[in-house]
Amino acid sequence: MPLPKAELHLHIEGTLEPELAFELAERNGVRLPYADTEALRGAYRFDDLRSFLDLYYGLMAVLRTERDFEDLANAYLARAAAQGVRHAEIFFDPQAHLSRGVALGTVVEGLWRALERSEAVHGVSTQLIMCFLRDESAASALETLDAAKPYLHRITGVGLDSAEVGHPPVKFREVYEAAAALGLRRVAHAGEEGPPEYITEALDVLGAERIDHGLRCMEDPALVARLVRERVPLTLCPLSNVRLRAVDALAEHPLPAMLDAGLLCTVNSDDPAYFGGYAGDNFDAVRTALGLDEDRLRELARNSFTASFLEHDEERRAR
Ligand code: ES4
Ligand code: ZN
Repeated sequence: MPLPKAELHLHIEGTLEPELAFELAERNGVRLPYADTEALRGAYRFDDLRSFLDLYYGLMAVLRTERDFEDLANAYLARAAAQGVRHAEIFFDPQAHLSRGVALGTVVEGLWRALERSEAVHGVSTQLIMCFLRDESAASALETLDAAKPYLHRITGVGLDSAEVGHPPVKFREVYEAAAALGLRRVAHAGEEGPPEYITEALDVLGAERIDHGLRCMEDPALVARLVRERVPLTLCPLSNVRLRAVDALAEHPLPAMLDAGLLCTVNSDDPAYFGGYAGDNFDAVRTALGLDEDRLRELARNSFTASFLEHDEERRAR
């Protein structure tokens, strides 16, 4: 039996497996620039975040209807459940769909059709986190937040993703202030490719309650001390870090050093269809490559619930 765990860093668009991509392409009459699923998998050769994102946004062309988003989420939830995920806080990228003419309502209501039945069907509780694309303007993020107002009863929080370098958190100060005023929880990607200063800024300027990735905090001992002292959760994604070359090899991943430093680390899958595995696969990979013992793995699973946005009673039930 896989360890019960919560997944806190998962882009739903990053769960689009090649087989489903071709099925949806056919259903929607969308032509993909790949002969078949093998050719598509063969295109998954990334050097960095940018080269990955170009392919990732391109493949989203097949997602058009509520049913597409429902099927996408159901496929993810079934795989996650099989790997011990009991709770998932799911990112989605509204701007990546709005810019293609897919309405926010189509995305949210489509995902919701799967999410509202997830506890009964998959045994997985869920929350939705709407992410802003940091390489788009702050004005576009504000418009997106405005467009989300009819759907806020379905949305727990906001996040910040896409190409990090050159797009510091401070760019989104007003958007996060507005999100907080609406009662939304706040997270942000920081310190994946960007410098440790972006982590500090995400905390101080955006009020981020969790840092997605946060890997590069290890370059700044004072920042590590602060993250430990303030119990700021980090949602690490080891297989993603290898595929996007944030680390040279899994065996060199700083996760053990981060745990030793007392950081509240969690292990997550990021974009599992692209990076070689779901949450359980990431747990298995770090156990094998980094020699983590059972106590460490249990600590990581426990951390995932501690770092979640579940209320205490919900958390106890999910564990
Ligand atoms: C992402 Cl790995 C990663 N980093 C930043 N933004 C993203 N969106 C999807 N995957
Ligand atoms: Zn991510």
